[in-house]
Amino acid sequence: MAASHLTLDSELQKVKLAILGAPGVGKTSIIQQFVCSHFTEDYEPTESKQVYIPSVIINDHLYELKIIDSPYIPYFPVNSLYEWTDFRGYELRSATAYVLVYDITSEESFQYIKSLREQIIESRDMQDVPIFVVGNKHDQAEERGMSRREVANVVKKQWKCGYVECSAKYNWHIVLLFKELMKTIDYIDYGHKPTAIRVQDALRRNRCVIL
Ligand SMILES: Nc1nc2c(ncn2[C@@H]2O[C@H](COP(=O)(O)OP(=O)(O)OP(=O)(O)O)[C@@H](O)[C@H]2O)c(=O)[nH]1
Ligand SMILES: [Mg+2]
Repeated sequence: MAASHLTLDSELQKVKLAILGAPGVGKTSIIQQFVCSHFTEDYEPTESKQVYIPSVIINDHLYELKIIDSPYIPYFPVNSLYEWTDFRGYELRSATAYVLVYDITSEESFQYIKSLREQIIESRDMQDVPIFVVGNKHDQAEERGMSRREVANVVKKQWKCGYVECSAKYNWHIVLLFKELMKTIDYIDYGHKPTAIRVQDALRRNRCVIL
């Protein structure tokens, strides 16, 4: 359906997503696969901040995303002074949500997002600010460092964060990851329960028939 035929029940909402992670984990690849269906095997490290501005619709709500592809930051800016003095950390403290990407074949890259997460939650108000963890390079799962269960246990149970594994290379679960993230943000904005929970609620009350 053409976008002009859609009836949207809200104004445009602006959302700033900061994509962070160790060098080479696939941050740029994930964003470019989502925004422009592009992937390259060539590795070009991101030297300066890049911004992508796609629009998405979720639950009939229109969002303009500002996706920040950040160059490597050795630490999260602990206050606005740090944010101003180191251009790499600029704008990161005011993100609507954080996507922390690690490479499932590199335990070191998981340790990096682990400490980054601690720095983020220590240095800003995290009320209604979701953190999503993404394990990229799932196509290389046979070289996996930590088991999926081990990571999911830490991320979902201890950190209470969303967790998605994906492959930017094969465009696998890329849309899913943005969808899950946007569902969470939309829920915070509008208080709608995510669809899966609505269905579960309905099932519990026997009001839903699955054909
Ligand atoms: N096999 C595989 N390779 C990937 C995948 N995603 C990215 N890569 C490769 O990993 C390398 C790094 O990808 P980038 O997207 O540039 O990583 P980055 O996190 O943006 O790196 P920096 O900008 O240096 O922080 C490139 O050679 C990509 O082709 C994936 O899902 N599977
Ligand atoms: Mg990059």
